[in-house]
Amino acid sequence: MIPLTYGATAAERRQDPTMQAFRADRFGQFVHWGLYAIPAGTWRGRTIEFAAEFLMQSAHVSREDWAALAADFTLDGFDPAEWARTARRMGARYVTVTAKHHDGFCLWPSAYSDFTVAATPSGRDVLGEILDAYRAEGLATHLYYSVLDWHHPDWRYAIESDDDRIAFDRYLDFATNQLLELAARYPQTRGFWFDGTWDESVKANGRWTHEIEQLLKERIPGAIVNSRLRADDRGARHFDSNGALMGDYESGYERRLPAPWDRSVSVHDWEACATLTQASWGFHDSAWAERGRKTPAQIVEQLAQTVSLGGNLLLNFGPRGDGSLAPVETTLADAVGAWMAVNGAAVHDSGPATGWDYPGWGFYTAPLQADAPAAGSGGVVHAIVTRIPVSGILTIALPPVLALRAVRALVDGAEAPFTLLDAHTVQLPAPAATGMPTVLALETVPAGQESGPREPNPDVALV
Ligand code: FHN
Repeated sequence: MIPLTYGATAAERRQDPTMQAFRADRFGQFVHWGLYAIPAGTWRGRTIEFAAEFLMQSAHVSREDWAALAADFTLDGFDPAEWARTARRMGARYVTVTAKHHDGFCLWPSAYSDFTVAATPSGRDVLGEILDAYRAEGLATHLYYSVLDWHHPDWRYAIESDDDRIAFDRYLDFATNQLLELAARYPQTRGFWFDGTWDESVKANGRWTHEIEQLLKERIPGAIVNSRLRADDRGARHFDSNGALMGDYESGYERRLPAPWDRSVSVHDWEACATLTQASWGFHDSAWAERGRKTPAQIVEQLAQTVSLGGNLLLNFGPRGDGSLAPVETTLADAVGAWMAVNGAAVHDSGPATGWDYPGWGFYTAPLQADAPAAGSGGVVHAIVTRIPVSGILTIALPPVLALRAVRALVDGAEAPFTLLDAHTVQLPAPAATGMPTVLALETVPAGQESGPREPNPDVALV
């Protein structure tokens, strides 16, 4: 073991009520909103095919020109209650909002910066209004905070001189002040989502990453912090130099997921984040962004894969410059929500179905309770069918401790007949294609306790 002062702080995953609630939520909404939503990927007539929130950098915009966007942050279409209703209808149980992104613009009137909503025409506490609106809809709230800051004169990418060190120490004091300010202003915040922590300057300050995590947890007991904040004494990120997870959950899966059969990730809590458009988090008004726009079926498939591996999915929305949601995003949210209204039991309060092997045609999830069927006690496992086999036959391999009593489709509760191939393998007709995944509830009992004939059907041969 390498001796570390700023490595992982806990050997086990957290089991307190706040963490259990976060784990059970499984589906969250990410909101990237800031000044970048106004130019929306185009600067002085030139569209840059890169993330909209990077436009200040990618179009080489000066700090002064970028700051001038604040005058156009007029909130003409801003309706946070509508954002929150959309998220709730979609089935999201929490939201993570960009309090400050890389450009340094703050959605709250921070006492430590002059580049905030206070300098916009309305002067309103936009962040506070957003958080209140989501809580009113019953969603938990998390704050995104970029440590990387293109606006602040003391930000450094690397520490190459004493002057850099002195400046960056000042910067870290500024960040500490802002974060404690956020905790004081919005004490109902459930979690902090750190970003912009990959530069050498932050990696050389593992002590700060450790201390700010502890400070925030002192101010908001139970607060949940992502692994992306953390560096250890040697600059290792997410996982310390001994391989232990830092922070409360792993947040390295961005626009990608673990392989569907890779159960190793479920040894700790994790959350993946995903864009709706092609690689832009902020609103990007272009054909480029639209080319990669995901469909509701793709989102649901990602959600199913994530839950089956014990993770949460944080799905990003990028409101427009006037604060309104793009209709294409509300339409998608409603399509996902329609699916969740019927099939949400396979997502919320669910996790991996221990003992059930990856089936190839979709994913298994099981209730998070300690007496899940893997323990051999029987119960319901959900089969989320995302790829209907061309054979038209669904093969289900049961863990040897279990037998299948019934199969029902969540959409209508109809029972599906199945055939026993051998003691633990059943087949049934694959569900009809609907364009969205079908969820089947597999009702299991301990092997040997099922009613009816248990003998394999002699007319059906396993191939
Ligand atoms: O650079 C950011 C990006 O704009 C966005 O905020 C994502 C969300 O996970 N994080 C960074 C890239 O890793």
